[in-house]
Amino acid sequence: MENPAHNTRHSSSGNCNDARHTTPTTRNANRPPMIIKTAKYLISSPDYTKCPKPDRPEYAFIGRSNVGKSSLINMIANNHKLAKTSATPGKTQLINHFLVENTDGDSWYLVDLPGYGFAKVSQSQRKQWMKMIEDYLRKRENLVNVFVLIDSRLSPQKIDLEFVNQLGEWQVPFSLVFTKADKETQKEVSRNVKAFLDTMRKTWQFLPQHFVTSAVKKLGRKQILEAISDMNKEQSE
Ligand SMILES: Nc1nc2c(ncn2[C@@H]2O[C@H](COP(=O)(O)OP(=O)(O)O)[C@@H](O)[C@H]2O)c(=O)[nH]1
Ligand SMILES: [Mg+2]
Repeated sequence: MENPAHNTRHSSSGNCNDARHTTPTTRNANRPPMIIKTAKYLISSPDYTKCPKPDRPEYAFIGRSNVGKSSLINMIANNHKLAKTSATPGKTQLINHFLVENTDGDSWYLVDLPGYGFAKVSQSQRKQWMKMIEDYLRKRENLVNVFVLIDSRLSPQKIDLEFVNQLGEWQVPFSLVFTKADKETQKEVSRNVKAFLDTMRKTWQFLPQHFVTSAVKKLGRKQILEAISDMNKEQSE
């Protein structure tokens, strides 16, 4: 099924995404790596209107419950206690803001979004989640990029593909993060990553940037920080 929206996500068609990151980044090898000085929890908001003032670049993390989102956020921030890894899944439907400050003085928001695909939530909770997420993703003006987490042990899942296609329709820029890479052989991980991208290729003209991570082995941290650093740089230009 061809979806024309997927082929136009790089155009600036007068919607609220115009100011966002829309072009592929080029690595600046001469720039020193971004080093995080502090990362702290700020606030949990029930909807985008209650979020902190949109005065710095923002990066949101989302995925199915249990995909390893809290573990990834903790790995990125280098703080194993920052995002709770033990929170009851599906319960918190809040937008969680963390403020990250780099050693060079720059700062950005890291956002932990409630996960999707948890079986034990009611239809009305699911609807409420969708509305909150859609409003946040489409209206949060300082949102630069969404990192969509996908379990690297699994073949392409309908729920993840539907979510990234939805992001495409909303023209929200995103990257893919394949988590828990230490739990499978490298061959199996590569196969699952390739299968996901191949499935996307059927309807997408451009494929998003992707990362392979392991919170246990601290794999992929440097690459994600580099991407955030590049996007921060673009925002300030
Ligand atoms: N082996 C391994 N386990 C992980 C990794 N990331 C998360 N986990 C485990 O997966 C479970 C869910 O992780 P969590 O970060 O709470 O997932 P969330 O629900 O998406 O926030 C926990 O038991 C984690 O210890 C990883 O990279 N490797
Ligand atoms: Mg979590």
